[in-house]
Order: sequence, then structure tokens, then C-alpha cells
Amino acid sequence: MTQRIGRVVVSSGNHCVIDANEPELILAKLARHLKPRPVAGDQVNWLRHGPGAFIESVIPRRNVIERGDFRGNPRALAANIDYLVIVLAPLPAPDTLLLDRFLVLASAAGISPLIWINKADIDDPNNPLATGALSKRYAKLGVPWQSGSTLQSHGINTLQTTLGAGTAILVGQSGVGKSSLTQKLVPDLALRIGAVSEASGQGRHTTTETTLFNTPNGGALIDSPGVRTLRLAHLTPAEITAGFPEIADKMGRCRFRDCRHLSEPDCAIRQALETGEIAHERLKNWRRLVDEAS
Ligand SMILES: Nc1nc2c(ncn2[C@@H]2O[C@H](COP(=O)(O)OP(=O)(O)OP(=O)(O)O)[C@@H](O)[C@H]2O)c(=O)[nH]1
Ligand SMILES: [Zn+2]
Repeated sequence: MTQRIGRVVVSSGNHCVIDANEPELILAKLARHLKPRPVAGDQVNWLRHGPGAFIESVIPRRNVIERGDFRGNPRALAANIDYLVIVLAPLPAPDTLLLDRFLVLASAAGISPLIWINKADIDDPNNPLATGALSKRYAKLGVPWQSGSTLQSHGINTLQTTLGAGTAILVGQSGVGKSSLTQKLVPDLALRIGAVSEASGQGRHTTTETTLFNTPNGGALIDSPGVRTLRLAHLTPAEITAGFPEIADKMGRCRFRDCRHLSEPDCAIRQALETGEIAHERLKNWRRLVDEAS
């Protein structure tokens, strides 16, 4: 009964499917009272016992993505992630509030964000991304971006090289191309979904569960429908502000300590708006998210 290490592929109820570098995925039962409850991406210590397999403990996480449940309590979705890939496209037009939500999530969890601008094949003068203003705004804030087309397989190699052997999770609005990009990054996706279903027992695995897939580069991609409809109800206003570094930088620099940054004199935030250091849209989104969190 030697203890070994595996990575959680999918977690449901009191079982997990784990990848332990064996020819087949393994269905393992959680030890009683196991804390924390393992999620996709977790490294776990497990052992075989007769015909069964058991997860004994969860190795401390490097980071974890959480969402607020209906009571606002944090619920873990996925762990040990290197890149939060935020997918944008000309169509549907980018929702910067959602983009800023994801950047707050990345900041709070300590995960590197990366913007992927998809559907670069669309040649439309009304394309809201055509001017490059949006990508420049975020690049200035230290958020790297890449662009390409899943339809034409353009730019995918560069993205694969960047993600390397890391673990990535794709997020973004409905219709921007997350599923199409997942297919590109995990070429044998259908086979892998089949393997997960087989390991978990028929019918137990559904596509609504957060699932980890290995990529050909030795990395992994976590597919999580839960993170797509994101709530930040579990974050504090300070955690929200930390996700807006250009605003956080000006905090406490206004003349009045209780400045609301509306019409007060010597307001550092409004001065930064005038110089362009802070974009109007970012300030609006920050107010909105802080209001939600207060
Ligand atoms: N022109 C163009 N269309 C694309 C590209 N990638 C995806 N699409 C199309 O965009 C639509 C949505 O793609 P999906 O991959 O289903 O998008 P999604 O983000 O997974 O959407 P949800 O599952 O609703 O979250 C489909 O009709 C795709 O064919 C691209 O690079 N260029
Ligand atoms: Zn102010």
C-alpha cells in the first residue's frame, strides 16, 4: 500500500477521477473527512487498497480559483493554475466589465492572466478590436495579449508555446470561441472525454463539471463552465482594488482621506483620469465591482 501522487481530472461527490501517469485514469474514493475537498488540478496522495483506490490527502495548493456560491461563500473550482486565458473576439463584442472581473479573479488568486483575441480572421471595419486600443490599454497594465484564429489555426502554435507545460483555464463570454480553442489545444479531446467517462463510470461524468485535459506539450487545460459565469461575491473591496493596479496606485493620494473621487479638490484619481493613466471605463468598472463587494 505505497502512497503515490496523482492529479485530479474531475471531482464529483465523494469520488475523483485522477491521472497517476498510468495507462488509464483511476477512479478514487475520498478518505473520510478529507479536507479540503479536492478539485480539478489538485495534486493528491492516493493509494490502492484491494480493488479500490483512495485519496488520502490533498497536497497544499499553489493557488485556487474560487467562485462565490449563492450565499457569497467561496467554493473552489480548480487549483494549481498557471494561466487564466481570457478569450475575447470582435463578435460578440468585448464586455470590458467581464474582462475586468476576470482580471480581478486572476489577481486575487495569484494566477497570470493572458488575453487571447480570437477570430482575427474577421475583417470588419466596425470590429471594436481593430484599433488595438483595448489591447494596448491592458498591455500597459502588464496584461500580455496574443491574437489568432481558431478557424484558420492561426497563432495557435505561439499560444501553445507560451502555455508550454503549464496548466491553463479558458474563460470568456459565450460565443467567443472557447470550445473551438479547447479543440485546438487538446486535439484528441473526444478521446479524452471518453476516457474520463469510462473511468468515472457510465453517465457520471457530464460536460458541466470542471475537467482537466492533458495537452500534447505536457501541460493541461482545465475546462470549467462554472468559471464562465463568474461571481466575485466572496472578494473584499481591497481584493477588487488590487485587481486595478493603476487605481490601487492612486489610493490614499487624494487630499481628503474619505475622497469619493467625484468633485473633491486635489483628487489623485480624477487627475489620473485627465492624464489618461486611468481609463474612464476602468474606473467605472472598478466602482461597479467594489459596489457589488461592499
Ligand atoms: N470567424 C471565426 N469564427 C470562430 C472562430 N472560433 C470560433 N468561431 C465560431 O464562433 C462560434 C462560437 O464558438 P465556440 O467555440 O462555441 O464559442 P464558446 O466560447 O465555446 O461559446 P460557449 O460554449 O457558448 O461559451 C462558433 O460558430 C464558431 O464556429 C474563429 O477563429 N473565427
Ligand atoms: Zn479622490
